[in-house]
Amino acid sequence: MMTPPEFLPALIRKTGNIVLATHVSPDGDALGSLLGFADILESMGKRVFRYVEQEVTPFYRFLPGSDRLRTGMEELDSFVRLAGDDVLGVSLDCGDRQRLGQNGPNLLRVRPFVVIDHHKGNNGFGDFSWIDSQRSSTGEMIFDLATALGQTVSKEAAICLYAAIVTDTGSFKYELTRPHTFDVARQLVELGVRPEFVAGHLYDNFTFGRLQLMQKVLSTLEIEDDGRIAIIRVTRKMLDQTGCTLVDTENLINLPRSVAVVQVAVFLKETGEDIVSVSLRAKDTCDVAEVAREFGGGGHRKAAGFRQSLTTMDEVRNRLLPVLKRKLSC
Ligand SMILES: [Mn+2]
Repeated sequence: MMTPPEFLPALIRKTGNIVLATHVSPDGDALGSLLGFADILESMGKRVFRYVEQEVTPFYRFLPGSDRLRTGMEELDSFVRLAGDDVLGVSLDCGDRQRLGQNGPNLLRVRPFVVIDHHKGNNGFGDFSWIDSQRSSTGEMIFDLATALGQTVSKEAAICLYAAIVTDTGSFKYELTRPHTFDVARQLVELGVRPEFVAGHLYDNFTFGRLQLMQKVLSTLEIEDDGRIAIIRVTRKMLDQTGCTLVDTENLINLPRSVAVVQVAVFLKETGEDIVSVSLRAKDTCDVAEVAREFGGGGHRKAAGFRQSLTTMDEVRNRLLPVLKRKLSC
């Protein structure tokens, strides 16, 4: 379905104040869809609160409107208070309520609350949802929502939505890159987006620190199961030594995944004291969302993840490896 469910444009049209939120550690699709949608809503005369849990990294500041993202719960509370009954909460690109972060419960108090997302396995939280796991990105869905609302997308919003689509399709390479995805991208380019501007910011934007981090991460490479599984790691020490943050590790998992024989790439990340986050990327032979679910996580068939507390990277690796081997052997 390329058009949003009927309730959604109707609900948006009649609401004056809208709170937008997305998942923690927001990526290009999360921020791009949020900021693009905010611009579209404001052009309809709505008041919009752009909520993110943490200050956005410099990496995404090229997205128009990123300077208007807000992290303060108090500010949100007063926005909601002023709005009275004329308010709507919307979560974008967020696969489950936990991923809304520590302020999720407060956000979900904004009622009605709508979920717009493309993650497989999203059961829909809040009051209403538009979830389509056949979509490349939430950004693509927001463009269709703008069309359903009869709104012209500004150049600023177009840049945000284009960045969202480019991020989640891996630059138009992944499975869900459909004719419709290109059609939306074409319209965004016609609205004034310069693809080389967006790609330049998303991809040719390294620091030496990031390159050094890459060097350290790649030196941890482990090859298992005759090369079908490749594992890399990042420690907090590596981040400290290179002046990087976890955001700088985004996409590094694609390096082991790009090896021809590799079927599953694993990225172990020390994300906190005794906390290990794991990203999984697969090719055709393995559904890593299933694997992630066994460890309390989730995601898509080819891209999933989970998080474990009170553990070490070695422990997680040793529990995960047999599960992956079993999956690959059947
Ligand atoms: Mn997404």
